[in-house]
Amino acid sequence: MNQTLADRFDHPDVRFFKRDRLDMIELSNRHGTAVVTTHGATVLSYCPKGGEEVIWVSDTAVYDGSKPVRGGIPVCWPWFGPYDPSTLGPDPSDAHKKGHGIARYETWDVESVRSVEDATEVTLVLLPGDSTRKAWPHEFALRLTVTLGETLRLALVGENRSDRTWLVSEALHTYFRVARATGMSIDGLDHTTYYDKLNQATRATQSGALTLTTPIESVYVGHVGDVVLHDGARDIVMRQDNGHSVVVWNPGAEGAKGFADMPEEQFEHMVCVEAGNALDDAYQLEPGASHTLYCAISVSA
Ligand code: TA6
Repeated sequence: MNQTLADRFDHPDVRFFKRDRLDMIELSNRHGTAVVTTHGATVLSYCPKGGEEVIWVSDTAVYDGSKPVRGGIPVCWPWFGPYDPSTLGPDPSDAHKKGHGIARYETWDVESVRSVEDATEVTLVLLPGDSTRKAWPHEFALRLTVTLGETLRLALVGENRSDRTWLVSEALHTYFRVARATGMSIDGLDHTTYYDKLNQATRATQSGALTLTTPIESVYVGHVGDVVLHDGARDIVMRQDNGHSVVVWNPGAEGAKGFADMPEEQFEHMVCVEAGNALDDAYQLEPGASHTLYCAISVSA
C-alpha cells in the first residue's frame, strides 16, 4: 500500500491534508503559514504572521487534478506561454504540449521536509514519466524548494539529463492577492524594456512606476532589482535571482469571462507579477547542467 505523506514525513511545523483529490502541505512557524499542493508543486497560500494573505486563488478553482489550480504560484517550465515548435520541435509530441510547459500538470513527489536555520523548508521533485515524455520526450529532474522564513523563498532547479541542449523559458507565475488591481502602482520596472502582448508584442520602455491598467499583459526583459506592489497600506516585494524577466498580467473584466475557473469580478483582486526567464531571457541548458531560479516574496506594512 502506498505510504501517505504523513507516514513518510514527520515535522512539527508541517501538516499534510487533502483538498478534494489534491495533497496539500501546510508549513507553519513563527513567521506565518504557507500551503503547497503536490499538484504542480504550486504554492497556494502565504500568510505572514499577523498579516493578510499574499497569494490569490480563484474561488472556483478546481482541485481534482484535471487542470492546474487557478491561482497560487504555478511553475511554468521548460517553456513559458504557448509552446513554440521553432524552439525544440517540430516533434511528434508537439500536439500534446500545453501552455506554460509540463510541470504544472503533474503530481510531484515530496523529497524532503526540514528546518533550516530559523525557517521551515519543503522540497518537491518531478522526474520524467509517461505523461511528461508524451508532451516532452526529454530526461530531466525538476525540484522546487519552498522555504517559510522571514520571507517566502522559492528555488526552482531544472537539470538537463538528456543528450541535447535545450532552450529553456520559465516562470514562477505568482498570482498576488490585492485590494484592487486597476490603478494600483507597481515600482521597480523603471527603464526596463517590455513587450506589450496586448498590442502585437510591441517593444517599449517603462517610464517610472507602472500604474496598473486592466487588462494588461507585459513581459519585461533584462530586468534587475526588486518589484514592489503598492497594495493599499502594504507593500509586497518580489525579488528574484537568476531570473531576468517580470511578467505582469491581469485579464481584465472581459478577459476574466474567458476563464471558467475565475469568477468575473475577481480580476480586481489579483495581479500576476511573475519572476522568470521569458522571450529574450530564455537560456540554453547544456546536457548535464542545472539552472536555479530564485524568488523571494515579502510584505512590509
Ligand atoms: O502569464 C500570462 C499568461 O501567459 C496569460 O497569457 C494567460 O494565459 C495566463 O498566463 C494564464 O495562463 P493559463 O494557461 O494558466 O490560463
